Amino acid sequence: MARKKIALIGAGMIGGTLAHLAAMKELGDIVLFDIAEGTPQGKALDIAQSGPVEGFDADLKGANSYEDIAGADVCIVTAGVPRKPGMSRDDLLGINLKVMKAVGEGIKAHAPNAFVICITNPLDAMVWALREYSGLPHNMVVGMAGVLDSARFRHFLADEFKVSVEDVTAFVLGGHGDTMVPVVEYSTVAGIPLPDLIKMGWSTSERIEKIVQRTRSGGGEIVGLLKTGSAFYAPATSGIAMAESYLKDKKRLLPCAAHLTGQYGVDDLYVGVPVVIGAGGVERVVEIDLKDEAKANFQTSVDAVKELLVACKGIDSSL
Ligand code: TXD
Repeated sequence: MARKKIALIGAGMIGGTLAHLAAMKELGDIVLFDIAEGTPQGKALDIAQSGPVEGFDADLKGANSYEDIAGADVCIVTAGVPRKPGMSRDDLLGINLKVMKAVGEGIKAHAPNAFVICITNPLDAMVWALREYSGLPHNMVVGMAGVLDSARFRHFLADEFKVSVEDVTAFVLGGHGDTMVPVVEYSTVAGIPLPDLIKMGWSTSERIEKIVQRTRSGGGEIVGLLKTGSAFYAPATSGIAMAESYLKDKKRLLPCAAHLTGQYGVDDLYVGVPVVIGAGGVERVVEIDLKDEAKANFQTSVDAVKELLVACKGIDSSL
């Protein structure tokens, strides 16, 4: 059986890490696409040269033309510009909407059957715009944010409880940003819900609330430390987990920005919810019973995403 083909659209910090992870896991042949000339070609060649040492077989190619993504099974989109100091939200929206339009048209023309994972920020708006511009089925376009936010929450919880990260599960729903919703009742250590662990004296509500807040500002904490750029190892690892679930039909239940058609009382919007990802793309949207505070926070998230989309439609009336 021929190898799968993975197109990475954006060969920056996350794109390069995506390529390295996909090659190490032998998920398929890889095309690194970017408008910057040289960067995709240089990173592809460098990762290819690590193959003999690591022992992975994967063809890696750098590209500046959308023809080279032809027939991709998966496209992971990180193309765009990160928000710079002094740049307004609408400035960022304006620039990255234009990028999503070019990327969407490129995918529509050359990889219309791909499963598309959007990572570009502001994520909840960019994944919706990318779907609109590409015209792909809604279940084949999804946004990566919840897997990263949940991973941050899980890391802090494992550290708090001094247990293996393998046994910590967590749900972070809603938008990618201050309005994200870590769902404490559905987060567990080996199936023991957090509220029970607090009763068992493993931690306190105050300490868990501090971890929730640190998760919410997880991206900003790393930006503050790095000074230039934003997180890229955990975002890339999260995107690869979603791609792997599609490519191997693993049917993982993951928190992703998915298109809702009435679930959670939301229609025609992309929001972070639990979904099952398999060979059919987003195969199921899972509706969990949100308790009062989580329900209110989720609605705040939905309202924030709606406001972003109004701004997008104001910038590009074709949306
Ligand atoms: O959880 C999440 N979704 C977030 C997403 C987590 C971390 C980072 N988040 C966002 O991902 C970040 O704010 C950016 O919007 C993207 C990519 O982050 P990265 O750190 O990889 O940004 P880089 O290193 O600036 O890479 C962006 C690349 C760069 O090489 C540009 O030349 C390229 O995008 N670029 C384009 N490629 C193709 N087509 C167009 N038009 C284009 N414009 C820029």
